[in-house]
Amino acid sequence: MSELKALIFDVDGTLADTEKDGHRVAFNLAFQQADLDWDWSIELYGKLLKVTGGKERIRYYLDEFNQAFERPDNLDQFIAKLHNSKTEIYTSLLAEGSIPLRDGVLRLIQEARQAGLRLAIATTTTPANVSALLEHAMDENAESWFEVIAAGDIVPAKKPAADIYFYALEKLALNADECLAFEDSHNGILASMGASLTTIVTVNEYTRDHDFNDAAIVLDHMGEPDKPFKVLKGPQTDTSYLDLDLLKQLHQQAQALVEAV
Ligand code: XBP
Ligand code: MG
Repeated sequence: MSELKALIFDVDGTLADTEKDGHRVAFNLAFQQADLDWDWSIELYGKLLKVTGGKERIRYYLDEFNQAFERPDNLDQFIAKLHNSKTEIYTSLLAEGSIPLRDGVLRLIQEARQAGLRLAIATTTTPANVSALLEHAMDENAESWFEVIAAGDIVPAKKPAADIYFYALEKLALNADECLAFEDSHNGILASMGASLTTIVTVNEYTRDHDFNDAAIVLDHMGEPDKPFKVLKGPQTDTSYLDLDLLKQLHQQAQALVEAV
């Protein structure tokens, strides 16, 4: 049986609830700055999240929800520029400290570091967004805690493709059965499971009803000693927050299942 050596975290929705009050707000401000009358409501944004990647999401919006928009000759360039200004706005929002980490995230990461587990990130979002979130919501030096930060356009195919996880595993020089992945969405778990990673899911408002059949466990959040998590699917446990003991247990259970097949 392989030993657990590394944890690989998704960012948006998993480390912090960034979509509704972060990315969505930044997209809308970027549209205003560009004199576009587009407005992504909370509800519409939920539909747009079907597509990962901000540039890809803008294109999807035009294709499916705003066909009347007269497209400029160079649509790729237009979208890239709009997305650049969205990234600037989003990273400024993070610098203001407006988005905190989700419950249990910092505690678990600190426990993992103390135990010598290696840490990595596998996300669709732009690298600058990851740096800003880690610095402003986690710790001034948090970027250095992660050995690999796999983000954005570093791979051509974004989640649900498994490419970003394959990339992170290659950089860590580890096999999938030596790691655990943390995700919050259906697209996310398709990507992590596509790379054969045992995956722990913490849902959020947008992803509560997603299909997480393949998850090792589905929780409402990672939990704190004084704020217990709810197990939404998977093994019931005596613990009320996600700690290293529970991670190791889930890791072993997943391997035992594979070996039994
Ligand atoms: C979430 C995404 C990203 C963000 C927006 O990624 O799909 O596109 O919504 O960020 P994950 P960008 O859950 O994998 O962290 O605009 O920089 O793409
Ligand atoms: Mg996510």
